[in-house]
Amino acid sequence: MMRIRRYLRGSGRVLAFVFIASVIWLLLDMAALRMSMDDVNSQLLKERVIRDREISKQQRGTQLVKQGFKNPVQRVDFAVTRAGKGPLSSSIKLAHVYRHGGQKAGHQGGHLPKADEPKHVASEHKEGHYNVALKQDGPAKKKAVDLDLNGMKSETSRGMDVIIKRTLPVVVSNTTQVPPVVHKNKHGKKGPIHSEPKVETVTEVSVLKPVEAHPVKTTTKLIQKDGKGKVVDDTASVHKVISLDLTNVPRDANAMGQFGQAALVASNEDAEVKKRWNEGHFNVFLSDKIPVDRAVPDTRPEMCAQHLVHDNLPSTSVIFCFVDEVWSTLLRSVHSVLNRSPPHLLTEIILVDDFSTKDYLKEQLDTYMSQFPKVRIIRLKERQGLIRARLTGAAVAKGEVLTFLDSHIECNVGWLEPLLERVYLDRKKVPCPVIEVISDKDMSYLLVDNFQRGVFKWPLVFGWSALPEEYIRKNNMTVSDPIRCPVMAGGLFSIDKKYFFELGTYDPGLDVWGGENMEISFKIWMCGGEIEIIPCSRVGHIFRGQNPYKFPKDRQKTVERNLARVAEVWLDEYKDLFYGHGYHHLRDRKAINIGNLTDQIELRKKLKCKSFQWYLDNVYPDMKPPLVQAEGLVFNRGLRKCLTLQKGSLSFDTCDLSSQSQHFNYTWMRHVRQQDLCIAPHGNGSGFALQLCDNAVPEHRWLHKSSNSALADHLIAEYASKRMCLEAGPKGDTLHLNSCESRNAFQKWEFTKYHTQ
Ligand code: UD2
Ligand code: MN
Repeated sequence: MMRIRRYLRGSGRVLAFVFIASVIWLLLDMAALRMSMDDVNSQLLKERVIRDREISKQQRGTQLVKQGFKNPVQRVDFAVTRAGKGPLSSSIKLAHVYRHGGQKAGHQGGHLPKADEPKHVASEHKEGHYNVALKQDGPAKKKAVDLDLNGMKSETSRGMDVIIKRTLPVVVSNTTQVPPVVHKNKHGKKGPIHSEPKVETVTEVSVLKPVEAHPVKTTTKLIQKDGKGKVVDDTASVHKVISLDLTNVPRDANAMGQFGQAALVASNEDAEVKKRWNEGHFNVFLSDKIPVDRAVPDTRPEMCAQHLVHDNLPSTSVIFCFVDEVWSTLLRSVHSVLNRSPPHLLTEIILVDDFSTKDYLKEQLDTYMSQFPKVRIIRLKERQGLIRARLTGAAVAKGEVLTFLDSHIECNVGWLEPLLERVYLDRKKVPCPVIEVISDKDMSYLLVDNFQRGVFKWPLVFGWSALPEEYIRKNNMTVSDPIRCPVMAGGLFSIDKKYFFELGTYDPGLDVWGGENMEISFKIWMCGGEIEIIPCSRVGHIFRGQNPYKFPKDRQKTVERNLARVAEVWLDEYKDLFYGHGYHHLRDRKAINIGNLTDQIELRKKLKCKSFQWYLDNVYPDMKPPLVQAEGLVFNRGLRKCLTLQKGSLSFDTCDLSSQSQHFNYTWMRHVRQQDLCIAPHGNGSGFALQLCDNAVPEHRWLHKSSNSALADHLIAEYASKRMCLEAGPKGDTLHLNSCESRNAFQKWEFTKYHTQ
C-alpha cells in the first residue's frame, strides 16, 4: 500500500511536472503564435499598402490621361512666378489624386482639411481587410516578402557588420511612440545608451576645408553606361543591393501612419491640427502621433532589389541642417537613415542646428541623440541659413562622401547604396534620390512618377519635367536607369567630399535659402561633373506650402539676390533672360547690393568651366531659349513702312527683308537695338537718339507686347512718368514721343518674328 502510495506520490510529482511543463509550453506557444500573428499582420498590412498603391497608381494614371495632364506628377507648377520654388502645395493634389483615383480635388490649394472632407478612418486597418488583401493579391505578397528576406539574407551571408539588435525601450520624449533602435558599432559593441551628448559649437563658418584626408579615388574606375544598369567590372566584387530595413516588422502594425499609410484625425481634433499647423506648415499634430521609425512602402522599381553594387563603396557623412524643425519629423528623418542604411557605409550623421529658437531642439535633442554614437550635433552661434549651415557640416564631415538631406524626410529601403555606387563609379557624378512626397496633410508616403528630372524655367524657377518619350525610346531606358538631371531640386544629394571642395562648394555669398540648387547644378555640369536622379534610391520629403521659419531679411529679396548672383556668375549672355522675366529691377545695383562676385568669377575661370551655351546645348537641349524677344523688320502700321538705320540716323523706308539696315532686335532688356546701338527718346521727347546700349539707362528701355493689351503693339517709354509712346510722323519724316493712344496706328509697331507670346 505504502509502495503504491509512494508510487502514486512519485508519479504525482511526474504528473505535476508534466502539467506544469505543458502549461509553460502552452504559454510559450501562445506567445510565439502571438508574435507570428503580429508578423503576419505586419506583413499583410504592408502587402495591402503596396497593392493599394499599385491600384491607385494605375487608376491615377488613366484618370490623369483622361484629364489631359502631360505629367502626372505635377509637383511644381511653372505658372508660378514668385521667387524661389514653385507651389509646393501640389503634394496635396497628388495625395488627393492617389486616394480618389484622379477625380478632381475639392480642396486644391488649401492646406488644412475641411470639416466635410472624407477622413481616413482607422477601421481601414482592421484585420478583415488584410485577409482579403492576402487572398486577392498573391504577387504583391511575394514581392514584399522577397525583398525583405533578400535584404537580410544578403547581409548575413556576407558577414557584414549590420544592425541586429533592438534594445528595450529608451524613454525619449512624449512625442514618440516607438522605442528607438541601437546599432552595433564597427567593433560589434553596442553604443552607450546615455553617453555624453556630442555637441559641437561653431561660431564662424570660415573654415571650409575638408577635415579629413580620406583616400579619394582619383581615377574613374568604371563607367557605368546610363540606361544599362549593369556593372561591367570583372575584378571588383559586387553584391546585391542591401535592402536593409529595420522597420520591416514594426512593433505596432496598427500604429498611425504605419507603412506610410494616410493617418487620420478625428473631427474633434481639427482645431488642434489647425493650431499646430504653423509650427511646421504641415500636419504637425498628426506627425507627432506617428511612430518616429514607421515603415514606408518599398516604392523602388522591382528590378532595383536585384541590382549589383560594389563591395567597397565609399562611406558617407549624412548632413541634416535644420532650423526650428518639428521634433517628430527631425527624429523620423534621423531614424530613417539609421534604420535603412548599411552601417558600414554610414560614417556619421551630422545635425547642424542653424541657431534654432525652440527649446526642445537643445538639451532634449542632445539627450535623445546621445543614444546613437554616429550622430553628431553642431550648433551654429548665429543664423547662417541653409547654405552656410551645409558648408559647416561639410567642413567637419569625416566621410568620403557627403550626403545632404532636408530635416523632414524619410529614406526608403535601399536608398543609400545606389547613390554611393554612382560616386564610386565616377567621383564627378552627383547622384540624387527620387524625391517622393510625404503628404503635408495626412503624412502618407506617396510615390511619384517615373522618368522625372529637375529642370528650370525663366527666371530660374525650379520644376520637374518628364523625359521626352523619344529620348527614353532612343536610349532604351528602363525605369531603374539613372536619369541625367539638368538641375537638382537642392535638398537631397550625395557628392564626393573632395570633389565638392574642388568645385569650391556653394557660393558662400548666397544667403539663407534659395537659388543654391541652381548654382551648384550649373557649376557641376559646366565644370565637368554630372547630376543624376537614381530611381533605385528613393526618399520621401514633406513639401510645405511655406517656409515655417523666419527669414532674417525679406524672403523675396533674399531669393532674388541669390538668383542674381547665380545669373551674373553662370549665365553669360543668357543672364538677360533672367532679368527679362520680371527681374528688371535687380539690374539697378543702387537699389540692390548683390555682393562681391570676384571670387566666384575667378573660380569659374580656374576650373575652366564651359559656357552656359554649352550647358544648354548638351545638358538641357530641349530648352532652346531665345536670346531676344523679337527680331526682324520693325513695321509701322500707320505708315506701312519699316524703320531703317542709315548712316547713324533713323528714318522709314519700304520694307525689305534683305536689307540689314532694317533689322532690329527687341531684347530681354527691352532694348530696340541694331548691334550695340539703342533707340532712345531725346530731350523732352520731341526727337530721338541712337545711343550705345546700356542696361542701366532707363531711357533705353521700351515696353512692347506687355500685359497691357490695349497698348500691346506700342513701344512705351519706360523712363517716362506719364505713358509716352514712340510715334511715327504721318509723313514718315519724324519719330517722336507722344501720349499713348490705343487706337493710333502710327504708334503701332510690329517685328517680323516674335519668340515669346
Ligand atoms: C528646396 C530644397 C532645399 C533647398 C531649398 C532652397 C528639396 C527637397 N528641398 O526647398 O533643400 O535646396 O529648396 O533652394 O529639394 N534650413 C536651415 N536654415 C535656414 C533655412 C532652412 O538650416 O535658414 C534647413 C531647413 O530646416 C531644411 C533645409 O534647410 O531642413 C531645407 O529647407 P526647406 O525644407 O525649407 O527647403 P524646401 O524643401 O522648401
Ligand atoms: Mn524641405
